[in-house]
Amino acid sequence: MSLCTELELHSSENNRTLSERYLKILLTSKLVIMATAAMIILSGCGSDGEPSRDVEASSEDTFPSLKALDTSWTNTMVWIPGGSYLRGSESGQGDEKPVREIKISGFWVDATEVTNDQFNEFVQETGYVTVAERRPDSSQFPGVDPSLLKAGGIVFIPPGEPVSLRNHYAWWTYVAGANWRHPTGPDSDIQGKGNYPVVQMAWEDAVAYAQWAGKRLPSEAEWEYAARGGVAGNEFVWGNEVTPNDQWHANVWQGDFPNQNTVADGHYLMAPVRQYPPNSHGLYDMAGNVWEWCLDWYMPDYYAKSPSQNPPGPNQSYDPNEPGMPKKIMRGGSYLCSDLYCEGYRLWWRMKSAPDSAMSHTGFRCVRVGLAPEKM
Ligand SMILES: [Ca+2]
Ligand SMILES: [Cu+2]
Repeated sequence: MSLCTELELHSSENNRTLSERYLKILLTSKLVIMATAAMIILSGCGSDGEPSRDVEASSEDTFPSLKALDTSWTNTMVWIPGGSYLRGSESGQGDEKPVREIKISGFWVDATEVTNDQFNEFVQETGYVTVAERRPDSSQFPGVDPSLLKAGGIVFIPPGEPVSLRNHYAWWTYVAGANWRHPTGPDSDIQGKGNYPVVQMAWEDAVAYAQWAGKRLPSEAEWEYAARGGVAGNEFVWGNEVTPNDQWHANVWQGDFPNQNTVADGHYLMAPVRQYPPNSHGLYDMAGNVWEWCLDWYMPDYYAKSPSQNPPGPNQSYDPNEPGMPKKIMRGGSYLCSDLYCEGYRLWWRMKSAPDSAMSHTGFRCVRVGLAPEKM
């Protein structure tokens, strides 16, 4: 049986997920609000009625301005030429089948996960406040003791004693004051970590950053296409062996999770970006380091039903393990993916999470639709 040590066990025997860890009342109410917000964002129209950045960008495409001719954004992005690939794996979980040929139009993608420095630039310019920094409004939670309504995020804390790997509540804790500036709680900070991936990102935060940057999140199909690097049939970004020449090519967890990490890959928890070889497109950390939000809602049967060209993701979400909780896709695995128990860093591995979950191992990267370099 394969287990995932991240959000949930990938096992039909265990349908409990991380969200049980939350204050239940708080989460249930919050989720309805978040799902509504997500739909507004997807519709491309902010609640204040102002045109979104996307609209501005498309008008620039039609009437090129000096601003549109600024190509400095290409310095941190890589052009992925359009083409097709075989999505999924016949050896994967049920929702990772059937393997199908998927056609994708060319797009630009960030070479690395969005870093603390990059996210800070966005916050400095806009004053954006992330989901994990927002204190839940007590008027939205009648009957809940206001002292329980604290802004925070979910943090990996090794339990320090042997625990069942089926009980992931043993290593995840909701910590008041945890957010992107304090990834593991109020006592932590990001001093000197400007080139680390930003974490404690809810899906909405990632979308807000992307819109500000004139980008968007990748669809799940785009993400896997980019990760595969134009190479067919591989298990991993770097090939088919986990550790070719005994070398780790991704930041994951080695040893007796969750208490003991041999750090064979050089990093106990998160690593700065660009510490391992990139894939053949020049993309770093497409496996491991932090989970990356995608645009798509999660549906277990989407691979069977999706269009074969630029699949946009389903228009609703259903997780049989947790009915009633809409979830967004995330991909790539994280520094907590154990080499013994989790396969989250395989190319085809699918993961999903509640969009308002800010966690100490969850970040993102962006894509941008635009002209190929030779046409710019
Ligand atoms: Ca590691
Ligand atoms: Cu994992």
